[in-house]
Amino acid sequence: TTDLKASLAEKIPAEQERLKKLKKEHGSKELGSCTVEAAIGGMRGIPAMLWETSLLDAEEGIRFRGHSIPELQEKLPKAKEGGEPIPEGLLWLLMTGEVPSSEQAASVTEMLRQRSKVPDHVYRVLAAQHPNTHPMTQLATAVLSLQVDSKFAAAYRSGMHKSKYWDPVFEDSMDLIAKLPTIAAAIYRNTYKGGDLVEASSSLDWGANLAHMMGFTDDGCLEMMRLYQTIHADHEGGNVSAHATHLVGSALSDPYLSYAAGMTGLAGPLHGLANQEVLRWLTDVRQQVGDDVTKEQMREFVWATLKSGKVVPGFGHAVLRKTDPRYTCQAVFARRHMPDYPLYRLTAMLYDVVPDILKETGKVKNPYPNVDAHSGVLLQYYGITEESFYTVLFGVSRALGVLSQGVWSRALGLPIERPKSLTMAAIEQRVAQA
Ligand code: FAM
Repeated sequence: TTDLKASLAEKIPAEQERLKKLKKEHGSKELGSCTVEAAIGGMRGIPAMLWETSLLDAEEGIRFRGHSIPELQEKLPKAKEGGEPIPEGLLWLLMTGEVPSSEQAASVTEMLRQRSKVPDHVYRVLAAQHPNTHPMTQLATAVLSLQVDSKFAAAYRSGMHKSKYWDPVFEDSMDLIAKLPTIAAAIYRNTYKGGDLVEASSSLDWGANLAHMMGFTDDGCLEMMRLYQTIHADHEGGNVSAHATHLVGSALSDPYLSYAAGMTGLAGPLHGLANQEVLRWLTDVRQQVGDDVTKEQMREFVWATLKSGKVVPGFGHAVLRKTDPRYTCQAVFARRHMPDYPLYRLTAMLYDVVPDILKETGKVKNPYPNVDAHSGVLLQYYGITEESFYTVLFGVSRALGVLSQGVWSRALGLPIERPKSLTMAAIEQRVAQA
């Protein structure tokens, strides 16, 4: 079938049975423990959450429904021979667990195109914002202004049976994913280009249309955006944007409310905003030492950043302990499309210099680059130079993962999340007895 919803509906009963069996036969078994260090150190590594769409291995990086990024670049349908995967193909995979055919991916492109019209009041809400409002704040505001149309909220109010919740959650998720490129492009054009909007192209796919509506038509830029939207889509469930979306959705807040929560988390400098911070940091380097910086000068600059108590943006990760494959695939794209670009060469030099310095601090658990160390370079090359917009592009992509999982969380009947908190006094009491 080329009907995503029908293909998804077919898979739900077996997965519901699988979860029931897991709970019945193994419900009381331990997955891992929670130490004092974990409870006060950000719950690092605590296996306490179900997330189906992707799994992150510390050594290997992300697998989307079991497939690595290189495997997806090979297997997923592309817009052009030898090109990058189109994100719609990844959406089919995340939703159904199956790699789609070109026809199935194309059916998602058309289904999203039918749902892409953004209501006028959203443009009015965006126009009413203070001109200095950060693009990520504008994105969350625009998404919340769409919530009035939530089919799940209406179905819940009308007393829908809980076994059917996944259906209006799917509808809201598709409606929202369909509108995000148009909303993001409107934010870009309003914030940086005096507000003259660019119409969607009826012949472009979802990811390419995002670049097109921002005003970028270079074929290389369209290909870069397809790759960008594919690799940022999901990164298992514990990162702040995924976890926030999952937690808020568990209270049966609809996809608009839960995704907006995820986006306010993604706006954090230690999470999605890092791609903006990387470019600001690189611009600093270039201003201070020029493009033909030597490795020695670069090392001094990195140490200065650390000594001023700041982090080196784009490096490190809470789970990964190796170079992020999302960094590697961008470096391969850059070698292919922009081998002599100064910013690319600067980023490549950082890769040579920064890890040894972070290792030398003795405290950084992952000294290698993550996805954000490279993404701004690709965007700058094609003329998308406004780094304060970068996290919006990350957020559009992340919707594919967190909203797909949101449909499955409701289909599997996952309950409201409510971990136990403790006071220091309560912890002191517990450890005194241990
Ligand atoms: N530069 C300087 N110090 C760093 C560092 C970096 N890139 N990464 C980690 N550290 C420090 C960290 O601040 C902590 O220091 P203190 O004990 O003084 O607080 C110490 O090393 C141990 O931290 P960790 O266990 O290695 O990392 P965490 O799991 O606490 O944090 C990150 C993970 C991603 C928040 C951290 O690596 C970081 O701040 N990186 C820079 C910001 C960044 O690139 N974020 C984007 C991450 C990306 F995956 C995404 O979400 N888009």
